[in-house]
Amino acid sequence: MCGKKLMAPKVNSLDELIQEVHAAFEGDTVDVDYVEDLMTNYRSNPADWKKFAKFDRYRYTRNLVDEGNGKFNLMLLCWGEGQSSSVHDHSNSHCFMKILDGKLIETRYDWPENTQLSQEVDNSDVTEMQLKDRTILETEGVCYINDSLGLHRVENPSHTDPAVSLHLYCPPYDQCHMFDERTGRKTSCKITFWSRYGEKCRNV
Ligand code: 2CO
Ligand code: FE2
Repeated sequence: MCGKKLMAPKVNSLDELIQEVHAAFEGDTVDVDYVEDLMTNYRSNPADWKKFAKFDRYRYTRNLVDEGNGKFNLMLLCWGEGQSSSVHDHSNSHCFMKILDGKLIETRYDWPENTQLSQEVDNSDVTEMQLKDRTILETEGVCYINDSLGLHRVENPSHTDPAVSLHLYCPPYDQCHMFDERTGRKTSCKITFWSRYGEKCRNV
């Protein structure tokens, strides 16, 4: 291709976005800029995604939208007023996220020096985690993170409005580590879904 960059096409609906990301992940390499552009080119239309948007009053929810032939998973995250994730990693996955409704704040952290599991850590070995960046993500905004860029926490800062975001993880994200901000200690956690393809999961 003479080093020329591939331009992402226009995307008119969530279904078209899903088709385009399937095509983008057919090969063995991931073109991060191209996937970011695809997500940017999709303009959020609630009619496309409202069947996946399911909220829980106590915590943010993950709602599976597509399993990407085993190459990625695409999910809608629904953030009630004031809901927040823990500080977490992405288990060597690429993470792309686009805000479909409302506003989120992303706070990035450096990896703690001591990344042992909490039960393996000596009590004296405790340091507060270093915050490195804080970004307000507006509706239609897209951001990208992977483990080499650090850890993050995502939250809906609004006390009056919910927020909805679309996340693509490649390879599929099925577990991660959560970090205690005050100590840097980590614990393993499983990625669970509140709904799959619009149907509530039995275990929640
Ligand atoms: N990774 C988080 C989760 O699935 C959401 S923050 O964006 O990656 O809980
Ligand atoms: Fe994340």
